[in-house]
This record gives sequence, structure tokens and C-alpha cells, in this order.
Amino acid sequence: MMEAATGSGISLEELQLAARNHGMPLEALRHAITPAGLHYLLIHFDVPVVDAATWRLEVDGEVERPLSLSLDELRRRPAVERTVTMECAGNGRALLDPRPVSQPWLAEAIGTAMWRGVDLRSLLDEAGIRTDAVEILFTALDRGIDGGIPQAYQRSLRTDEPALDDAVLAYEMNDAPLPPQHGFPLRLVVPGWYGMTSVKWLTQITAAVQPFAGYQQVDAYRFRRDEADPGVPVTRILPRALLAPPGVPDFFTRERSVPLGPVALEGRAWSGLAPVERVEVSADGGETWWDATLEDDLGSRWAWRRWTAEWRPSGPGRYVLSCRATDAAGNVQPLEPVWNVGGYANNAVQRVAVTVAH
Ligand SMILES: Nc1nc2c(c(=O)[nH]1)N[C@H]1C(S)=C(S)[C@@H](COP(=O)(O)O)O[C@H]1N2
Ligand SMILES: [Mo]
Repeated sequence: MMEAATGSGISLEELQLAARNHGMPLEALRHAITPAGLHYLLIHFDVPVVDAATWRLEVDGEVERPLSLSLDELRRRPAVERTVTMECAGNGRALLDPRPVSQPWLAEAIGTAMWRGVDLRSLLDEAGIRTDAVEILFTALDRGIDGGIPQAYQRSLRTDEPALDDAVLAYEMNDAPLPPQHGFPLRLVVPGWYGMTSVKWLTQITAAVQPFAGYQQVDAYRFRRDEADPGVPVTRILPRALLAPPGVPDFFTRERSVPLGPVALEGRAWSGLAPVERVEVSADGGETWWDATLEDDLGSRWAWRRWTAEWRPSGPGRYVLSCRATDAAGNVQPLEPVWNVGGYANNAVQRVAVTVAH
């Protein structure tokens, strides 16, 4: 991946990606379930147009009983529902210095949806994965060129990956059929993992005896110190808390203004590694912190938790608000970004400039 020199502006190519792949406006953190049109989007190639009447899901490879299922056949099976917070692995990329040139996310590549569909494990069990299979490969209908390599979008998971037991083959998002941009007619949702694993426009599930060596697995989505470093795979979502920016924004800079007096702060926090246990808030750019009140999750381990805190500014002036999450495994957000070539998983604490009026 290329880098943009320190201080250089966003290029037209980055703008083109950002205009196609929108984020969740942070005021939407006030919704427990993100309305579908406000959920972030990340689409590598083109949104395919799929005829649901002829579409089929194939389950093949190292299986005892290959399956070929229509959408109606999938819908007639017992349904599962899972509320899941999804985040793009590139979230926070544009805040790195130098900036890896790709989709330039700030902090908004997030959303929480209620996904309904077929439990992945039940389908794998029905097909009967042979014991010599080491991975399950998920193949999508969208095609394009990435890193110079022509490809269909594909990702795999190891057969011993615990997330296979939590994954949903979803045909509904928030009680409606999947919108085209979110993977109609069927997508994989892998709770706890960064979004790249949740393959949209799914057409084939293949049990394989060899690890998948395609572009989206071995070239992209790896933490690398430099281009020569083979790196390690990007997998589960690191902890993050975000606050719904308080007060009102300036149109152009989006800096916030609030009247003098106590300010009710709220936001959401999540981690794919372990449940979030603590959220702290700072009004001095991370020098001092106090604890926020954490609410229950939405009945799903994989959904974000709402938090609230009261802020009492000592007087008029400009402040920098931050929040940070700690999960049950002791993972905590860093104050400063940790750089890597692809610009993945930058969960450094958010900074929101707020002016308290006179
Ligand atoms: N087929 C396909 N699946 C895909 C992608 C894609 O480009 N093609 N993008 C992935 C990435 S990088 C992310 S972050 C999520 C985004 O899902 P959303 O657009 O529904 O929020 O989808 C993943 N699944
Ligand atoms: Mo992503």
C-alpha cells in the first residue's frame, strides 16, 4: 500500500472511495440499532445486481454431502437472530501519519445491526465437513482487481475458529431484506471479527484441505511494519469507545459548541476480544480520566454497550473530549496510534474539540 507524505491532503482517488463507502455519522451512536441507511459501508469493487430467483448458495469441497440451496430454501430453515457491532479494519486509517492510501476512515466505519438468517454451523454440519479440511472459504459474486490481481472477493476461516459457531448467513438486516449494498441476497456475518471477514453477496462455501492464499487473505489485512514484513493476520476487533459529539457542529469544521453548564455525554463501546468492562472519559485530551456509567449490552455479547457520563466544564473555553474502553481481557485503547503499512485497527482514543460558550 502507498503512503501519503505527512501533511499532504486527501487525493481524488481517496475522495472517490470515501464518497462510495460512507461512514456512520457519529450522532447515530444515539441509536442502539443503527438504521440500515446510517450503517457504514465498505465495498471493494461494484455492488452486484443479483436475481434472487436464480441465485443459489453452493456448499462444496471437502464435504460428505454437497448442498445447493435457493434463497427460499434458506428462508424455510429455522432462523437465528444476532445483534452485531461491525467495524471496518481500516477504521482510523486517515489519522495515521504517514497516511496509508486507501479508504480514508476517521472513526465512523462502524454500525450495529440485527442480522437474521441461517446459523452457519447448522449448514456446515448438514454438509458434513471432512476431518482433513483445514479451512472454510467464502466466495462472493463481486469481482475486480486489487493489488493488480483479478479476483472474486474471498475470505477464509480455519475450521477450528470459534467464530464459526457464532456466524450467521444473513438474509435480513434490521427486519428487512438485505439492501443491495449490504450483500443481497445473502451475506456472512462473523461476530467479533473486523468486517472484511463478513463476506457479502455470498455464493459459495468451500471446505478446503489447503489454507487459502488469495489476495484478501495473505496480501491485504495483515499487520506489517514495512513492505518486507510478512506480518500477522488482522482478526478480531480491538476495543473502542466513541462518544456522540455533544452540542451543535460548525458546518465546515464540525467543531462542537455547547452552552455553559453540565453536559450529558453518551456513546457506545465494544471489543471483539472480550466484553467491554470499563469506559473512561477525559475533558483535557487524555491527561485525567473519570469513569462513565456502562449499560448492559443489547442482549448480545457481540453488540456495543451504551455509556453515559456527566461533564461539568470549569468555565468557557475550548476543550478536547476523549473516551476509552477497557475489555475483560485487559485490552485498553492507546492514546497514540500504532502505525502499520495497511493502516489497520487504529483504535487510538477519539478526540472531539468542544467550545463551551460564555
Ligand atoms: N463480497 C464482499 N464482501 C465484503 C466486502 C466486499 O468488498 N465484497 N467488504 C468487506 C469489508 S472490508 C467490510 S468492512 C464489510 C462491510 O460491510 P457493510 O458494508 O455491510 O458495512 O464487508 C466485507 N465484506
Ligand atoms: Mo473493511
